[in-house]
Amino acid sequence: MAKLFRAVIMGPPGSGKGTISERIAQSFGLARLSSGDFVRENIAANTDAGVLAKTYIERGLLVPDHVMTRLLLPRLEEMTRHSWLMDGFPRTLAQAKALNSTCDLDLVISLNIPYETLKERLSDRWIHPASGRVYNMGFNPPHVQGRDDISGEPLIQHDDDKPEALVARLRHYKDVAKPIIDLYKSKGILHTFSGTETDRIWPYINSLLSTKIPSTSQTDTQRIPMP
Ligand code: G5P
Ligand code: MG
Repeated sequence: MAKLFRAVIMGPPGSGKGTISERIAQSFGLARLSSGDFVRENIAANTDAGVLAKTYIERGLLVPDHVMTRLLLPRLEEMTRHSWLMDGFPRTLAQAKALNSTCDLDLVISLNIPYETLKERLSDRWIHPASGRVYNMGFNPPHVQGRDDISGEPLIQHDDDKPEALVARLRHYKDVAKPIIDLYKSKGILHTFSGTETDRIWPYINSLLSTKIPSTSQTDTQRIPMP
């Protein structure tokens, strides 16, 4: 069996983690897991973790480490036969250490996007809650305004994309991410990509991953459902 590949994509809110992970999942057949999607699914299902998480997300704060690790690590431990890409976890040094005790990462992608670009993008972002599909009114608008392309259902804006929550999220990211970035740098697995446009960054990520994992057909792609 081919060696399994474990990767993480990090970056501030709106940096393109979701957009780029979808492309990676499609091009390389990795299972994509998104910590934000797990949290939102738990909120929608009204689980204990979801009810607690909502009180933090509404204020633009990170969900506490013990809640995140309890939600995500068991899911990763089950994925013994899949190569995967984790979007949005770890977010703190404590989470990175917890992940480290569960598995060895092969690669970490860090997105470095200017603050002004992030603010513009997020205020224009709309989501299809059932599928997690993300639209941007300038970059990738839906075919019909306010409607998901596939299901035709209404699009919504996240509570945490509203202005007050957004400023707090961006400010907080840098402080909290620095020790994680230093940790992965010291392990020699960190790759940082800087720029203002995803379409310009993507070819560099694509060619890096082409040297690490074989390409696969789009039909191998899978989205991991809620546990
Ligand atoms: P999330 O859901 O992980 P964030 O805050 O990390 O949320 P977000 O907002 O999902 O990050 P992203 O995935 O980095 O952003 O970016 P994206 O969605 O792909 O792109 C942003 C927008 O820009 C989209 O509309 C996209 O179409 C557009 N876009 C992309 N590229 C371009 C471009 O080149 N040009 C233009 N014009 N537009 C572009 O986490 C949510 C919350 O959950 C909690 C936290 O409270 C968090 O705030 N949480 C955690 N808490 C603790 N620990 C964890 N590990 C947690 N994980 C989640
Ligand atoms: Mg995202």
